[in-house]
Amino acid sequence: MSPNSGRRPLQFLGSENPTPDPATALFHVIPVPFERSVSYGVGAARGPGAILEASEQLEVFDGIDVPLRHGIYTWPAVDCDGDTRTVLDRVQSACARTLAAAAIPVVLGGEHALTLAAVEAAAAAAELGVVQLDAHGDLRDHYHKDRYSHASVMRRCHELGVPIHSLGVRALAPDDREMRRAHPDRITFQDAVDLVPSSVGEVLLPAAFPDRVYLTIDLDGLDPSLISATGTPEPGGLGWYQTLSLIESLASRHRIVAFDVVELAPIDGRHADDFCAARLVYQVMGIIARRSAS
Ligand SMILES: [Mn+2]
Repeated sequence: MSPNSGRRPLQFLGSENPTPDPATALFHVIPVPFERSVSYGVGAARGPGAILEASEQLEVFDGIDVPLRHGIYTWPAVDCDGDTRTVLDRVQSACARTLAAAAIPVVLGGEHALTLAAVEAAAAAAELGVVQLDAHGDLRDHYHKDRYSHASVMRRCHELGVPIHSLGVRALAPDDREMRRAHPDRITFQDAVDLVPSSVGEVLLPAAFPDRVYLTIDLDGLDPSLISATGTPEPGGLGWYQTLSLIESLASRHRIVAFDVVELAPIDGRHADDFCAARLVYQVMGIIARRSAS
């Protein structure tokens, strides 16, 4: 059930965007308050609502332009009742509908497991690569016997046949290391230790990496000084400007066809985290909108 059932669904930047038109909007926000397998902190089901509420406080000018003028439409939250695969199927059809309308799905989580469904939708249309910003590899075969766990989501994406490039990882399970060693062409990475101390802002993808990219942003990839309201915060993450530089660099050479921002588990009273997540969503929209216009 939607966190705001009974009321008009919240719109991203609704204060400035009272009557968005899904037919003309470049961005379709799809809230997915899904929480099933989170292992440590809880509350990811409240993430999408917190991001939408915080988005009311955004300035429409992102520093360069006004991404809002490309249109942002927010769908009612995906129903997250039922077993995991049922929920994933709903997410997949919501993303497929958006892609079929030549719009860009912006999926708000919720836990990272939902990314599989959005990647399935994006990979169905044409060749796709996944760029993952995350503290963790998420390459385990299963976690607590759950193959749809947030800790297995990149493994499931790999099994779809899409190459994965991860950014900012700094906590690896033995499964993660083994998968990297076994598939050096399909699972590439620039870990936090390679990026953060030397302030690298450039994404280095293999030459054969597909032009169409799905970008998944697990907020624990950012440093906890920016966002600590995640299930499993890890020290030593990406800074704000570095994160934006990396995404800018990615968008300069590849086409981001969809993205998600997942794993916000809001902490009452810590509105800075919610706002940071909303701001990141809007900045990524701006980066994509400038590229699609050029
Ligand atoms: Mn993750």
